Amino acid sequence: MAEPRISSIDGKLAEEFAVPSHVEEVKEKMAAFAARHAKAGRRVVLITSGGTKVPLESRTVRFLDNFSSGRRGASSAEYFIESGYAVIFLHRHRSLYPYTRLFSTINMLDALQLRAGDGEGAGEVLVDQLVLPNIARVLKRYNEVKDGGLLLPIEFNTLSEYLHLLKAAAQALSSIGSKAMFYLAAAVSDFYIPASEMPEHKIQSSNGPLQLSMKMVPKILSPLVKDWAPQAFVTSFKLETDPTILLDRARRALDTYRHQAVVANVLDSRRGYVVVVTPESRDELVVTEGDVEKGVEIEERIVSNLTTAHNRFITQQGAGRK
Ligand code: PAZ
Repeated sequence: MAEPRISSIDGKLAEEFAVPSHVEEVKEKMAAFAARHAKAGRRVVLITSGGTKVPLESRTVRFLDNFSSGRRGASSAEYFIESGYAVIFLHRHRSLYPYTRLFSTINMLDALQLRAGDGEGAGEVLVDQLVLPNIARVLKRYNEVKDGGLLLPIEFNTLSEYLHLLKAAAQALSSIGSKAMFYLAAAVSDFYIPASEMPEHKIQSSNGPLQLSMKMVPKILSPLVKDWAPQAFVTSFKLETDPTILLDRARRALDTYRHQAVVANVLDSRRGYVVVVTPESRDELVVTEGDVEKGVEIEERIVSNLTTAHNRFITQQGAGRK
């Protein structure tokens, strides 16, 4: 049997990014999840969501963060489930989470009322439906999804955890081939300090102004597409603050990594406008203020666009094998 290819990125990952102790256990869980759902005729999407954290000290007091609330990933997870997918949700600890995200701006204690009990008891707690509108509907759907085992949440905090867990996910999903989709919405740092160059203790301000030298994070999309999950449908995201360079960067990413789609967005307009770029097409997706008032979210349109493209991809892969 041919030996699996070891890319230079594999070597770098092992040497310079601390391997999380639970990575093998998580990989087995993801592989079992994917196999179970594929057997039941379901597709599986791996969503990454939230920003990575890059420590500046090994006993970390300070770190470099990437901006992302996790809303895109969390809401997309719900729409993928409604489209018949099972979801592995690789997300930053405490970033927005499917279903609970709908109540993230509410103070839980303001939503509860205490009905005094008799005697010593603490009494009964009631939910104020005016403060938590739709809670019964959302809770019902959340429980159905949980009981159906349709959502597998996996957490990361640091860039190292993210990279190793994403690699494990890609390898775990490779067994279901083109039924797997990657939806890489997390905001991932481009820079890091290798473990060997990181100070152990808190950097002291008494040593004067801080000068940092950071290395470039290896481009993990390359081995993911080529080596780890070569048959999967892969969507990356491109975030810019300058709209004039957005499409060029998105096309460049497609040319470089040869994956299936890039969702391009600008920081300030990301809730109302994105462009889905593929080698053959360019779809502008828009959500107007009127749509928002009706409760329409742009993630519903992104997911609809990509699930249609995934259908086509699976059909083409099947035809290619005949
Ligand atoms: O998480 P969020 O809803 O606040 O933002 C989503 C996003 C802008 C992080 C995502 O759409 C995205 O573009 N992710 C890739 C970021 C990047 O290019 O690094």
